[in-house]
Amino acid sequence: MEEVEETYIMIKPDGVQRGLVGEIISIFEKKGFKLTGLKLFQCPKELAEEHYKDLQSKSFFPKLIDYITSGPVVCMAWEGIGVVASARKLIGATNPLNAEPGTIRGDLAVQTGRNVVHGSDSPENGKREIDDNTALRLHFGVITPSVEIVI
Ligand code: FUP
Repeated sequence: MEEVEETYIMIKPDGVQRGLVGEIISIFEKKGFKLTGLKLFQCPKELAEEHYKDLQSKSFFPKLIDYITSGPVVCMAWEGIGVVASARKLIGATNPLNAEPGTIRGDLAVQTGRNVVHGSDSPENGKREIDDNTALRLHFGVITPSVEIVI
């Protein structure tokens, strides 16, 4: 049986610059997942390198880090049953030319190096990526409903 999980979704600088933030959030909301953390963030080089540490040895690594740090990203935590694999289906294949129509990358992107959005590839990495991103989740005080006069 599928379990309730959390995944880290990041709208990359091209997605933010192209004005796709609302559309991408809407896809996950309409699917039925729950947004549990959100921030607009300029990713420092060190955190980008940590986030993509599994790809450190790849020839495209320096360009990937330049891309991710080239402008603000939108960092999000999403919760739901089977959300990790489902989000990756909604996002589509890494190379947007191979991504199915109807997926985010399939509909909105052309190049692997500008593929608009990131989604964790496992529940473990989802947890790690959310935890690495300090203050992704803000802790609000409880707003009491209007059962008493507060002002
Ligand atoms: P994905 O999980 O679909 O984001 O894909 P990967 O973790 O394999 O790759 C992470 C990022 O590295 C991609 F989003 C873009 C970049 N990348 C390249 O630039 N070239 C490649 O050949 C593969 C990945």
